[in-house]
Amino acid sequence: MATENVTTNDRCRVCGESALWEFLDLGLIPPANKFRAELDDEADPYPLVVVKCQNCHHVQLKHTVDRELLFSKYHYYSSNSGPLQAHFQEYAQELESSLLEHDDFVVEIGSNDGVLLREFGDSINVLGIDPAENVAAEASKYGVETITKFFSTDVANEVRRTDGKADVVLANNVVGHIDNIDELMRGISSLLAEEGHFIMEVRYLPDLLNTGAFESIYHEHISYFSVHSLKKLAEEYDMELTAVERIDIHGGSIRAYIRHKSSKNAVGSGLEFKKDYVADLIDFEVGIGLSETSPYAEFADLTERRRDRIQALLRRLEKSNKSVVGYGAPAKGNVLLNYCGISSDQVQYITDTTPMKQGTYTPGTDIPVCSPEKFVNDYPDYALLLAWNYRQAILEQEADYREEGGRFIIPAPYLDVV
Ligand code: JHZ
Ligand code: ZN
Repeated sequence: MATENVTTNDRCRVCGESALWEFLDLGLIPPANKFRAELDDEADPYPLVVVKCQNCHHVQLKHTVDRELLFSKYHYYSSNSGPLQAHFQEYAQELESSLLEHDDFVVEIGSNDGVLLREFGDSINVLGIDPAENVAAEASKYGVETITKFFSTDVANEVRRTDGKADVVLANNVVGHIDNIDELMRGISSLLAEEGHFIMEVRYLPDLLNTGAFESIYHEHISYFSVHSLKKLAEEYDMELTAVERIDIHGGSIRAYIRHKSSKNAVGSGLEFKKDYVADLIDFEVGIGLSETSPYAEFADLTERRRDRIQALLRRLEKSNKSVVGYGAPAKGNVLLNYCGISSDQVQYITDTTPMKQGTYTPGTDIPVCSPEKFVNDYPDYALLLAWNYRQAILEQEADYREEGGRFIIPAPYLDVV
């Protein structure tokens, strides 16, 4: 293990408690988005251990890998997944019809290739913030101005000075990526207008636990949120979690609406009906014992069972000389491949729609990533659906493959062959 790019966290990132319960150790795994141009490029592994704070119950990684190493050159472009792009198109329309007003200023933290901001009409002023220059360059092609820095209180103050306070601050699949939660929340609090909304999407901890989706755990994902933990976090910064809704994206997420406590209309017009979900989901979380130990112990068991089943199936197919390729090369796919110890003898190549991933090798498992044409030109016996969160769309898109006898191995939430 390389030691220079990783630190061990002895205290909870939210409350500072030192009693942290380790409930899952996935071993040494390379950063999940570090696809390599050459096989002999380095893919140093780092520990992947998940802990729960015994005081505030916040679930988080024990270690922090240097953020420059993880995000400066980033292989993930949100727009390369059709269903995700559709999700953000719908989201932009929903925001325009429910909350946004003419001339509003919207800032997105972790704006990636502008997948969401590019969807807003001309009457909305948008600004992205994202540290990955290669990805932000793509956003600018769509006219989405992007500050290529990690979000911080300094960046928040710089934006406020130049463009004023934001009516809406958005953060999708990024709050869990940030080690210094205090810096993030202070920055948002100073950037957000008095009557503004901070709206975030994040993977929902109970969905992750219930499905045994261990592959969603990787070095980029430092924190794993519940409604309970988001509510507490908001309160610490004089803000309030006013509404929340469960959404299907990424295998089960939530969209959470947060405002300054001092806002005149606490919830915000158009959101009243979602406000009850905060109380309902907190009850649900109490019901499944989220602040106790059993859901985490069960998750650790389920993780091992899923690994054993996936390994057994792939070994069987290898013995019977079946061709197996990976479909989609998501970050979570690399955790699955590494943790299950899958080699290129078992999965010959992986197809992915992202040009930057094509022609590279997967970190830790050395499997070549190819363009989808290779798949279409020579159908394999089996396709391991690593991008299982888009199951429905991909099965529809690959109807011909299935009609010709090709089968998909769906590794999650339950191992299935269709
Ligand atoms: P996808 C990313 O995780 C990274 P990943 C990040 N850290 C995060 O937090 C989560 O999202 C939420 C390809 N594909 O979206 C495109 C096909 O090849 O599941 C992508 O490379 N064919 C920000 O990486 C990958 O699969 C297809 O038909 O786990 C999907 O990656 C489709 C639909 C996708 O996220
Ligand atoms: Zn804590």
